[in-house]
Amino acid sequence: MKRHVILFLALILTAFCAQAEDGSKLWLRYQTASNATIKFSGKKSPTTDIAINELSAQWRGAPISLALSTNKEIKALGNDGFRITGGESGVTIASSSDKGLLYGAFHLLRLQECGALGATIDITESPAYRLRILNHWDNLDRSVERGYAGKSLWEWEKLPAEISPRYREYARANASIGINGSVLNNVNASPTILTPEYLQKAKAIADIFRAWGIRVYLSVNFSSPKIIGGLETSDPLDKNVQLWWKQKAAEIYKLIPDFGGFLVKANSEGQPGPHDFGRTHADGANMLADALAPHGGIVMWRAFVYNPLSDDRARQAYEEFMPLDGKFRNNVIIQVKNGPVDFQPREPFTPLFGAMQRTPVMPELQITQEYLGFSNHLVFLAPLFEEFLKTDTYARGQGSTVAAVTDGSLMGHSISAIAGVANTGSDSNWCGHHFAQSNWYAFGRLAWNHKLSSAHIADEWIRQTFGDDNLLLKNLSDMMMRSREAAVDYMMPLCLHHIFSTNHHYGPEPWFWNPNMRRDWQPPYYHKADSAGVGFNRTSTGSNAVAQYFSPLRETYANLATCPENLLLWFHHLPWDYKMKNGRTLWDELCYRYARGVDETRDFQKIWDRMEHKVDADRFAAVRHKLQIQARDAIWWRDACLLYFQTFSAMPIPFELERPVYDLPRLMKQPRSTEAYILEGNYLIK
Ligand code: GCW
Repeated sequence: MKRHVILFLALILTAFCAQAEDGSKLWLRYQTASNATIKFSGKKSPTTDIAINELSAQWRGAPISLALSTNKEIKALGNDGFRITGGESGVTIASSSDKGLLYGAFHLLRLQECGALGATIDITESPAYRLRILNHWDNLDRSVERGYAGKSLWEWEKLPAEISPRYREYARANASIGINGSVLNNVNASPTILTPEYLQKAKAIADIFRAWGIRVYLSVNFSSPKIIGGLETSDPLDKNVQLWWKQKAAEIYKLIPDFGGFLVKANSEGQPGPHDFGRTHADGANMLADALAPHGGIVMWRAFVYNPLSDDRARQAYEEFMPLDGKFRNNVIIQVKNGPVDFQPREPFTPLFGAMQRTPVMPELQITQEYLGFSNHLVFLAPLFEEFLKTDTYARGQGSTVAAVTDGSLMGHSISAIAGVANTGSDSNWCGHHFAQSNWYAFGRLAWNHKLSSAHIADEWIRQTFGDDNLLLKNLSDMMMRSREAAVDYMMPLCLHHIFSTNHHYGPEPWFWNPNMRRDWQPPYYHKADSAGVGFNRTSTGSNAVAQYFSPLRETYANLATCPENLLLWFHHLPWDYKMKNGRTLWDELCYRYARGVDETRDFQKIWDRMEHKVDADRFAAVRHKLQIQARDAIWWRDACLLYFQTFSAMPIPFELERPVYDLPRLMKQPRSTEAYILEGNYLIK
């Protein structure tokens, strides 16, 4: 009888646990509730209350004292930094601010969940970047540009009256990895965001985020004074325009006293900007900076600008912004995408990093997988982020990594920041693919500490998200760590780039050319395949974009003997029979790499299937389905690209490799699918 009761309870428990595994808890799946002793003396705040609650509910170790400290060493760690010391008899978390205590609390809990606590603890942490920000490309109608996880999290239509519980969960998840800012709306900004009605909605969100240490920022449309202010112009040198922005800033700060500032996409892809009035980016940014300065706000001005008439899109951000270096107010920071074209599976870094020295520059990374298989493909992005941050720019000699030239340490700027384009949405698992959560996680962890390795981040994330079984850890980590290179191989090996389907950027369409469209939005502009060869010549005999890099990088990239092969076709146009270092022809190497990418996706399927008994049923099935789509897409990429490029190379696919399964003419007739349809995974011709 007793045994039946136990069995019954066990069944209920299992059912409960299984149901809970929909991914909604992200990496915060703390299993054991506890009743820890937490002491706190000092001035309480909503933030210290949260730190106390989190620890009391989850901490399973010795009693903790949280200490707001004015000690010199602790103060030197900055507002967000903290120190944790202690051992079996007690642990102290000390920080000079309540936010630092919250970060300390989450750090300690993470160590506990990762089984990384020793008998004694002595940890000092302070973040690499002062501002660690998510950019949401969320529109006010709740669609999300390049979003693949449902609708926007922000229920604009219900705000400010109704507050979704997800705002708090989102803030908690961010705080747990140190993210301290959110730009709520799309950089392709609707002027409506600055109307009193929408500012009330933004305020409601900011009010929830505040206690979690997260500031709200807004993307603004440069024509707002004209469109919603009724002015005749939005010219940044016009007195009335300047006054309008000053009043708008004051209005915002009245509602949101800790408002972070503005993010601006100007004179890019059809957005309005200072050029419309014959003014420079500096004129535009400085006008906004002056409006925000009295309130402590900043302007993040994007360098993502390119003109359809240029012969090389990759050169343009540098050409346009370098002459303006030093001309910006000190509360302006230039936000630059990691690569010079656009968030490709692999790109060299944008040469503005390191080159702009008198103006702070912040990296913009893309967490959402616009060019990496949406939320259908498993691609762990930490290796991409890490590769970028650790690349040496040589701006001030050896050791001037992208991280060092942007985190304030080398250039000495007081603002330092990093942004990631978010991959969150209304899906129950937040990111569409369960493994896409790891990219949000990785961004936060690297923004806090860019010295962390991708493997370490993967390990932390798996332990917290799936558990600490050894075999599971080994297999999942293996798959995650190989996944970015796999995607490069099956999509764009050797640094081919932008050969995606125009508009939605999902599948391959290297052949697409419409003479009536912008050339720089179409694949042949980038791959330049012809019977002589393939690749973009960016050396001195071509666009000479290579000259924008510091020595010795420019020579390294320009010289075929030293150019890393994984960047080869970014910098060089090479004959199909060009000899690679391993002795293969370029054509054969492309074939082998595409084949390797396909093989990897099949391997991922096998790895995952072996883990079935170690993962809950729901998440297992969801990921299995996505891996199947990914393997199918990899074949599609391989066949489309190789069969198309073969029309130029006229060389056979090496006979030991698998033959194409699709025909080029049919692939070229593939109807252009919508993003929603693609996400269902059923778009490919049968
Ligand atoms: O890569 C392009 C995207 C656009 C995006 C733009 C940008 C928000 O395809 O969707 O617009 O970059 O970063 O501004």
